[in-house]
Amino acid sequence: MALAERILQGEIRATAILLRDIDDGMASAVAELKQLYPHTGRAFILGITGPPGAGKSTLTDKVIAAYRARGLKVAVVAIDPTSPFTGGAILGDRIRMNRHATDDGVFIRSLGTRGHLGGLSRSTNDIVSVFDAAGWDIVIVETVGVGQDEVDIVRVAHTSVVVMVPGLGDDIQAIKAGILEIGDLFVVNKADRPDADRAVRDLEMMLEMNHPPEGDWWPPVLRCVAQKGEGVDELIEKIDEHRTFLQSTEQIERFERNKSTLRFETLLRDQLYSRIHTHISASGALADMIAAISRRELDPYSAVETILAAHLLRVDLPESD
Ligand SMILES: Nc1nc2c(ncn2[C@@H]2O[C@H](COP(=O)(O)OP(=O)(O)O)[C@@H](O)[C@H]2O)c(=O)[nH]1
Ligand SMILES: [Mg+2]
Repeated sequence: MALAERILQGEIRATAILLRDIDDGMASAVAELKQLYPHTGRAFILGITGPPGAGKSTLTDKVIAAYRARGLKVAVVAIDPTSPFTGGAILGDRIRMNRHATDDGVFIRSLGTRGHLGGLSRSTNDIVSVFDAAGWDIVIVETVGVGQDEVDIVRVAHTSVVVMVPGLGDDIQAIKAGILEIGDLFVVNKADRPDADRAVRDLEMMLEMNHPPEGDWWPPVLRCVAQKGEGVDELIEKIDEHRTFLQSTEQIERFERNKSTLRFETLLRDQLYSRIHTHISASGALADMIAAISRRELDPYSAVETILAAHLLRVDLPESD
């Protein structure tokens, strides 16, 4: 039986195999993903993002417990691009969520940035789709919100929680505006620290400037002490509220459209680039052109135009290979 069929029947081992194939960039994984796609769209996808050390994993652990208490199955994709080599932070993620390790209603998948063909956001999308099709009720994506790839990751979540900590002070200005825009909910974690009030005020002030249009969701700012589980019930309540808001038809349609656009365009860009790049590397055209550009015998604009003209024709005629 195909892997996809076994996954749809709820076989956890089949899911683990496909996730590994995705990691390894196996071509066969795409065939399975194609079969799974029609079965996606049922899971609720929750993004948890914020700077390293903010307490995302600690909070995720508590959120998992809250959903488990409701009888929901929870899958987690924990991404830490800040430590691609040591795996240190990933180990930390695992330790903080370790008490769920023996619960077969919880599946935790850690991802570094290494070896993710086609980019981290695409791997994440693929993994989330597998969990979704496999019938997991909630899929949590924990990620550090830094680069564009990271912001793209959170855009596929129905609800995005941005976790901050007190004491960022002026640094808060440095936090990418992109992060403020993607947050549906903001959490000032480590509210056991003395300057939590100020952090909440600063955040609210910055959000005021982002004034959402009439009828849109207004992102609330919550306080949590993740370590002690304080504020977690309120967080879950707000997540539910946002989910309900999103499900008011027009919002969910807009969300699905944006997400589909992002997925299609990311894939198109990746595939076009990688196919053309593979081809011109192998043929030697890439090296020749770079040499000519370096010698000023060729300009890079004309070089790209030539390559595109040649390859777009090939795309139009896929059988001519
Ligand atoms: N004081 C305090 N420390 C916390 C709280 N939540 C998490 N921490 C600690 O902050 C550190 C980083 O937590 P972690 O969940 O790994 O952060 P992540 O990098 O955002 O996933 C750990 O040592 C946690 O125990 C909190 O509410 N208060
Ligand atoms: Mg973490």
